[in-house]
Amino acid sequence: MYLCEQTWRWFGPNDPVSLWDIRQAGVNGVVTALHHIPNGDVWPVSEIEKRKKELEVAELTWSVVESVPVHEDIKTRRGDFVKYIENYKQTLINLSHCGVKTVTYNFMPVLDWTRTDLAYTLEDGSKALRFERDAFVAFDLFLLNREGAFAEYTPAEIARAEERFKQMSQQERDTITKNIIAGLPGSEESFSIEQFRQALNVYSGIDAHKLRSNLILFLKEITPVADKFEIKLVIHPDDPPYPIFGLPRILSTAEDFEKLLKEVPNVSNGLCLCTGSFGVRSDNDLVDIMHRFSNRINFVHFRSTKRDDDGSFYEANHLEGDVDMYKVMKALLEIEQKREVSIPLRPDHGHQICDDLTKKSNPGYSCIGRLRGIAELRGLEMGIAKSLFSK
Ligand code: CS2
Ligand code: MN
Repeated sequence: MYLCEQTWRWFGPNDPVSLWDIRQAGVNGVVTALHHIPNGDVWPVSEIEKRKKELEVAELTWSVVESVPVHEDIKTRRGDFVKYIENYKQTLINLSHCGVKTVTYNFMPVLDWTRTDLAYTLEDGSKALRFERDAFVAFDLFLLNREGAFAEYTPAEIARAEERFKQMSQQERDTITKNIIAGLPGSEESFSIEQFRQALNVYSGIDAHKLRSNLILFLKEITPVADKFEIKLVIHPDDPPYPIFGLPRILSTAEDFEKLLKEVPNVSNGLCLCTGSFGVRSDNDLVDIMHRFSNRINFVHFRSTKRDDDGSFYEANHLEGDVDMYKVMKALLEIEQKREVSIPLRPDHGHQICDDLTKKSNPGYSCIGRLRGIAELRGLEMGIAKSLFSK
């Protein structure tokens, strides 16, 4: 019987969650990255080995890289993109030499994942991450003052955002600005308002079609190397899965990934199925995505979100919200039996609960909240697997 490889994201030696915490969560595989290496530089073998040794102290192994970040020059195909693609290939080769063979990346312009509220209090007193549409639009229109932004919203949205903006204290305005542009955990970029405006301007001539073709050109260069060195590349979907700040989005639906596969059928071209990101769109059928790309899913992030009618959502408990975790887990287990592999799974974010509420942790990456998540997922998995597949 094939079960998932349970993993946990660790941000390196500065992560307030220790490697022993991870061991005690009942996990053996770690998902990590060399965040100290500047975006675009080659990851040297010595540094990769050093990280592996750090993990070994707690008898943990480096299962998945999340992420080798893709430099903005590669996404825009400007500036030093040729050099950065060569560096990317070398990093993949170095990782392969060290036996680290699953590599996550994303192709979201400028920002990685985006939330407006990092401490949204739920009824039971726990805190969750939230994307509130009105607050987001208020930021875009009245704090960022982005050129052309008014034309992208309906009069009703503008009116709601205006009202929302009026209610915000200065402190709330500062916090939302920081939440959106100062970089959430894992994103390698952080901006001031002025730098952010400039970064957006770089995309003025780049629509979704152009961005997609830049991704395809990038993949056509790196997948032959990945194939040869047995690296599994897994692209992480857009979060949230629709355009924001007028920027193009190209990995928000199953069709988006289908387009990549059509152009780049190489075996290394895979998907990180993040149920939290895809699940924000009600037109994404997660079970269908799971089966449709069964041979391409080489890493999964399990997380649930609860949508409002207006495009807002908050991160729900792992077994609640809009994601039917039972069905998704069942589909994943079926794929694993068919392919005869264990696919790495991690709880993608958790709430702040119990002692998390008084401790400092990276937003979304609390210890006890994620422990609750992985424990629930592990129980769900065992229940399904034993009832369906044990002989
Ligand atoms: C992660 C992303 O925390 C998260 O939501 O899923 O930061 C993810 O690591 C990147 O987008 C993958 O490149
Ligand atoms: Mn994710």
